[in-house]
Order: sequence, then C-alpha cells, then structure tokens
Amino acid sequence: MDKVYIIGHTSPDTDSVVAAISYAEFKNKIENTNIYIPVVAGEINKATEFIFNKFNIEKPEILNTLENKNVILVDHNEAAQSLTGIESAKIIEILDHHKLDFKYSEPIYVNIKPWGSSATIVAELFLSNNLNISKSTAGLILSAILDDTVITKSPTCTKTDKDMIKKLSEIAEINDWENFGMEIFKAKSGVSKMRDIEVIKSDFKDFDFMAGKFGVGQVETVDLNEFSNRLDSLLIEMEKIKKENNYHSVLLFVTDIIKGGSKILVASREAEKIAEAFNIKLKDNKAYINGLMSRKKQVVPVLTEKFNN
Ligand SMILES: [Mn+2]
Repeated sequence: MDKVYIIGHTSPDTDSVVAAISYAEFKNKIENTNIYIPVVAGEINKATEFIFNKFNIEKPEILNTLENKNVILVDHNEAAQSLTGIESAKIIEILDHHKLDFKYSEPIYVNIKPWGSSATIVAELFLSNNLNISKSTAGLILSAILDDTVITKSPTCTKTDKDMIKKLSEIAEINDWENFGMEIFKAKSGVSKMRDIEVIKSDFKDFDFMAGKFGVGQVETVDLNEFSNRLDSLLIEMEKIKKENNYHSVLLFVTDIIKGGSKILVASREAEKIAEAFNIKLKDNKAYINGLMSRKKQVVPVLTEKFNN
C-alpha cells in the first residue's frame, strides 16, 4: 500500500503533533509496516519544541498540501481546519476529541472520544492492544495530555486522562507531573518576544458558521499581566486579520492558567451579539471571563448556539 500521512490541524499544537507521531508508531507496530508517516501542517510551537528537546524527538516533516494523498486526520475533523488539498485527499481514518463536523463520500473508521486530548486516545490504544509504550513516547503523550487539559484544570479533563497521566508519568519517569506541566506552559509563554500576529496565530482555529467565518485564537499564560500593555495592539492586528480574510469575527482568548479565567478580545461585525452570547459587558472590545479555560467546551458551543442557527 502507498504511504499514509497522519496529520493534525493547521497551526499545530502539541496534541495534534504528538497524536500524529504516536498514532503512526501504533499503526506501524500493529500492522507490522512502515507506511504510516507523521507530518505536520505548519511550524511547531514553542512548547512542542521544548518537549521535543526534552525527549530527544525529531521534528516531523512539514507537508504543504494534502492533494491526492492518503491521510489520517488527527485532532481535528472539520475541513476548515485541515491543510489545503483536503478535497482531493483520500481520507482513511479520523482520530479526534472534537465535535464531529465531517462529511465524506465513503464509510471510514472514525475514533472520537470526549477525552482531554487526542493523545489520550492513542495511549488507550497502545494499552488495550498490550503494546509497550516507550519512555519517550510516554513522555510525548503525557506532555500532550497536560498541555491540552491545562494540567488537568480544564473542564475537558476526564478521569481517563487523569489515570493516563499517572501511568505515563511512571513510564516516562517524571515524578512531579504538575511541575512538568508548568514547565510546558512556561515554555509556551515566551510571548514577550513574539509579534502580535504570532501571538494571535499561535493556536488559531477557523469555524464556518451560518453568520460567517469565525477565527478563534487562544493563548495561555501563567500571568495575564504579561499581556496587559499589548491588548490594544493585539486588537488592531485582529481587526486587520478580520478585514483581510473576510472574517465575521476574530476572537482571542488569553487564558491565565493560574487564575483560571480568560481575557476575551473581540474584533467583530457584531461585537454586541458576542457579548450577549457570553453574557458579558465588553469594554473597549475586551472583558475578563472568570472560569473560562476551554475553547472547545466553553467557547465553540456558545458561538455555535448564537451564530449557527
Ligand atoms: Mn487536542
């Protein structure tokens, strides 16, 4: 059989990259082949780089198009979040933990579980098939779970994720996984050196709603103050992105993982409606929302309800 590329969404985060690497390892092992190749849809972020250095992992190749390729999609299933060329790709499988928003002309394998990370699903596959997880793969998957669940603080974190964190930290020989999680987030919050556009796009996803196209970015920090003097310049950049790419709205959530809440920044044709949706008052297109940690569970459903009906 021809090569099968395993790939996450554009603007790759740790989970999407790790899910691709670990799932390729699983598939090659269980099918005793080497046709499964993990790739990424763009440059990896600072946290992923930190993790790769720690566990001595090489960066996967960056793919520029999915045109006419065999692919397995991990950590996403909406076409709007796939690399270009998805229309002509042969999709073999999906492994994901997001809501299903997928149409395809053939029946395929779909493995979606409402767990904290895609990597958790891969770990479960290794365990339930009695396959050994190597120390470095355990470290990678552990990192992805800690990152995606904001060190278990996100409402997306399930008991399965917590059990898996325990098992994997033993295999990876990481005694203090909470401290390790903080190291990941600190590696990520080197934002002071990043340009506004890089901050906004570091974890940015598109959603096609009836009202129009939404772009929703999220950036986590261990201290919101790190952002306090650049919120307005971020908004100016978001306004630019909105105009140039014909977005209905561009939103940015700056999540303070210690305080457990997010600052929302809004560039929108209908800012009032967004304020209504979240039940907040915007001041200069900004507001703080206490308890908001998860784009998937606390942002996308709210926007879908308001703008996709
Ligand atoms: Mn994920």
